[in-house]
Amino acid sequence: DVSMCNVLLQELEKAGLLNKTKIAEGGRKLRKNWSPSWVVLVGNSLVFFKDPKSQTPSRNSRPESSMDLRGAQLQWANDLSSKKNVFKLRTVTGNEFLLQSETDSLINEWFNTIQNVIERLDRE
Ligand code: I3S
Repeated sequence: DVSMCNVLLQELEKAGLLNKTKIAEGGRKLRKNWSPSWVVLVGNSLVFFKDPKSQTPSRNSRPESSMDLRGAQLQWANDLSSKKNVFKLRTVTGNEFLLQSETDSLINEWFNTIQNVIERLDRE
């Protein structure tokens, strides 16, 4: 529907492919499982989709998961992985994700954009 599309277009801040692994759920540590994820920053949330390349073409494009950025903590976390360019996001509910890209400029853009959203939400 057109109005929903307009809302999404207005609030869509960024989208792209990053490597992702969840490392904690509600404060409980999880085993790493890196995989490419299509990451969309819309409104106050990061929404994760399966890598479109690893999927059979389908009109069903429900997100795999999402996280609310309100109150979230963002920090570089190169100590948590042998990969380069890794940052960690922690939600208020204790879910933790690592996001990574081989491309320095790309990961820096994501870090700065997410940080701006978190700071904006902190001021509200
Ligand atoms: O922090 P870890 O345990 O060294 O993370 C590595 C493991 O998750 C590994 O899988 P196994 O649990 O099957 O060994 C992954 O393949 C690696 O990618 C993880 O380390 P990096 O350094 O890539 O985040």
